[in-house]
This record gives sequence, structure tokens and C-alpha cells, in this order.
Amino acid sequence: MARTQVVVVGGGPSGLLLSQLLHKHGIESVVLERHSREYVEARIRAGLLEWSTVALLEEAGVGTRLLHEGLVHDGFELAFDGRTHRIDLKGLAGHSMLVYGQTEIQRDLADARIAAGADIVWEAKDVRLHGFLGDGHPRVSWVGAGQPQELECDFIAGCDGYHGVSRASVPAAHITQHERVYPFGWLGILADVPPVSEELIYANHPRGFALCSMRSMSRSRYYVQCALEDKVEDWPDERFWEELRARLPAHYAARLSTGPSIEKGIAPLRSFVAEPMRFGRLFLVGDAAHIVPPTGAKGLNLAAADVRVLHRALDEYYRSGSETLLHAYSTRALARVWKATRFSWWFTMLMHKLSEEALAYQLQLAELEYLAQSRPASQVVAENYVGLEFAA
Ligand code: RFL
Ligand code: PHB
Repeated sequence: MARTQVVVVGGGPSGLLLSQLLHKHGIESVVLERHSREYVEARIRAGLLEWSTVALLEEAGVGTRLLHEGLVHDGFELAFDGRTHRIDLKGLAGHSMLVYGQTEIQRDLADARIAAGADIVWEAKDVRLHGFLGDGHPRVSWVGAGQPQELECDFIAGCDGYHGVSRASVPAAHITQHERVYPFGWLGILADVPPVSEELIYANHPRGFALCSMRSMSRSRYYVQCALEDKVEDWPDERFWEELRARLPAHYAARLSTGPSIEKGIAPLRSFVAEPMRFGRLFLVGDAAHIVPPTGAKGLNLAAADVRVLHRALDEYYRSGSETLLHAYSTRALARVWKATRFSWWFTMLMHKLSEEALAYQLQLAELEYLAQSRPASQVVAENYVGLEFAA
């Protein structure tokens, strides 16, 4: 039977980044992706990278376009009660964020992998994981071009997202799953209009949360909190712009440029952590192991942080035979995951309309006013937003 060192299930950002970094260390991998390359690259998702994610992408050899086209953001604004408070990320936490779309990262990684002659199987159907528990011999089977296929390997990296097959293959007795689904969603649109402000604006409003983000100085990405049961058809562009304008402070509402949406979608908000993240010879990575609500812009960055820890552990194993870092993977990754899960939950609860209860809204305003007055409180936000330091 054919074999490779690492089978990577999932060709999203986690899977391709892991495969590319392993390649840089001389470790062979095969990526099995359920969808076509075109489909994967069309998914509009994250837009904001932490400095440590940028450094890892550079290490992977895909930093050129990112550093050229990405927009450096030194801060963002919190809007509430008709006013704004700027969180000075650079001044308070010493780091900036980079605006660069996940679609672009996906494209850069796929280009780099293909240029290096990588084995990526697109449209791999019915992927199944075998023999990864204990000291077994892991195998992965799938159907490609209508034919059954199989590969033996040393390790399996489950990079196949929240709905993937990897986590679902772990027997229930071996895994603990923590989950909260929030009672609202985000309706997001992309439009070729200049962003309303040079920096991101997170708005708490009695009508609900709104976020002004961007992909470039001519392409805006905006979100409004919506009901979980809402459908995209309920939100023609005019209704979206009207609602966004109503939730922004007057000076921003007055200068909002509107135009036809080029993408529109609704995402539910969820906090989810699976523990542990290693099961014998299977490692869960990124959204396969954890989901955060997008409020803190942490999902893709956490996925990259997992990849950072795992590729170093695999590198140590193949260089020296030592499994020390492989054994530490789950604990090290989860330490960061829980802190980001806490921050994303906190920021979500601070900024969204939680109920019709006036007390809940007043408590949010009191906390936002405190943040605006207190440098240490603003610093706590800034430190978490730019990404916490890695444990040694
Ligand atoms: P992905 O991106 O879900 O990729 C998993 C891949 O696995 C494939 N797959 C399978 N392949 C083979 N066999 C199977 N059985 C398979 N099942 C699934 C899928 O087709 C897919 O290609 O997970 P990954 O790589 O871990 O990456 C995670 C990120 O995509 C995610 O965390 C972020 O997009 C979250 N996120 C944000 N993160 C940030 O860091 N900053 C942001 O600003 C940010 N904004 C966002 C976001 C997510 C959003 N949505 C839509 C959930 C904004 C939104 C609206
Ligand atoms: C985005 O640009 O898509 C974005 C930015 C910040 C977030 C979430 C999403 O917190």
C-alpha cells in the first residue's frame, strides 16, 4: 500500500499551512480536501491576522504578497451610546494587526504547495480514518475520481474544520466537547465601496451589534447582528445598509458609502472546544478542535497557532525520534485556545444585544465607559486582541 509520513485531512488554511511548513522541514505529506480548489478559495471568511500568524506565514514562504498588499492596523474603535473609544493596539500592546483576506491566504498557500510539487487531492470523497488509536498503524481511505484509494502514514492531522470527519472518528469515550451556541448570528456583506473609516469599528447599539471591516481601501466588509432564523433573502441590500447606518454613530452613518453587495451570508456564533486535541496518532488542528465567535477575530489565528505547535513537534520527532513535543501538543495548544475562547466570549457578550432587558444593556454601557476611562482595562483588551504570547 502507498504510504506517506503525514496525511493532512482538509485543505483549508490549517491543512495547507501545516503541509507547507512540514515540506520546509523535509517532511512529506498528502492533503485530502473534500471540495474543489475553486470552491475552497471562494469562501469569504476571516480578514484579520495577528503578528504571530503573519510571522508563521512568512516562515512558510508565503509572506511576499501578504506584506505588500496587507493593511497594517494599529488600533480599532469601540462605538457605543453615540460615542467612540479607540483601542490603541500598538501603544497598549506593542503590536498591530494585518488586514489580509483568508481567500488570499488560501490562494497563496495553494500556489506555494503546487509550485513545490505537493500532493493535494481535491474532491476527495468519503474520507475515513483507521487505526490511529494507541500504537496502531494509521491509514486513511477515500474515494478519488470514482476509485477507492488508501494511504498508510505515521500521523494524521485532522485539519477538516468543525463539520469534518476527523473529530467525528474519535470514539465518544475518548473526547470531551464543550459547546455554547449564541442566540443570534452575523449577516456579512462584501461591497466594492471605500470603508467608512481607516480602522475597524465594533459597535454596540440597542438595535444590535455592527462591525465595519475591510479587505482593501476600495472593498468593505460589514456585519450586522441578525436573528438566528433570518435568511439571506430577508436582507436585500437596502435593508442591510439602512440597518448598518442606524447602528453607527451619526458622524460615521453620514459618510457611509453604499453599493451593491458582491457576497452576502449568515453565520451562526458558537464557542466550542474539544479536549484533548491528540488521540494516539491523530492530531486535531484549527476549527476541527475549536470554534470561537468571530467577534475577537481569533479563529484563523488560533488555527495558525495550532499549526505552529504541531509542525515543530513533528519536526522534532523526525529529526531526533523524540516524542516529547508531540506529547505536549494538546496541552500547549489548549492553553492558548481557552484564553482566546474566553476573550471571544467576553467580547461577544459585551458588544451584542443579548435580550430586551434594559439592565443588560446598561451593564454593557457601564463596562464600555469604564474601558474608555481606564488605560489598564483598555490594555487588557489590546493584549488579547493582538494575540497572547506563546508559552516557551
Ligand atoms: P476550515 O477553513 O473550515 O477548513 C477545513 C477544510 O476541511 C475540508 N473538509 C474535509 N476535507 C476532507 N474530508 C472531509 N470529510 C472534510 N470535511 C471538511 C473543508 O472543505 C475545508 O476546506 O478550517 P481551518 O483550516 O481550521 O481554518 C479555520 C478558519 O477558516 C476559521 O477559524 C476562520 O475563518 C474564522 N473567522 C475568523 N478568524 C480570524 O482569525 N479572524 C477573523 O477576522 C475571522 N473572521 C471567521 C471570520 C469565520 C467566519 N465564518 C463564516 C464562520 C468571519 C466569519 C464570518
Ligand atoms: C472581517 O474582516 O471579516 C472581520 C474582522 C474582524 C472580526 C471579524 C471579521 O472580528
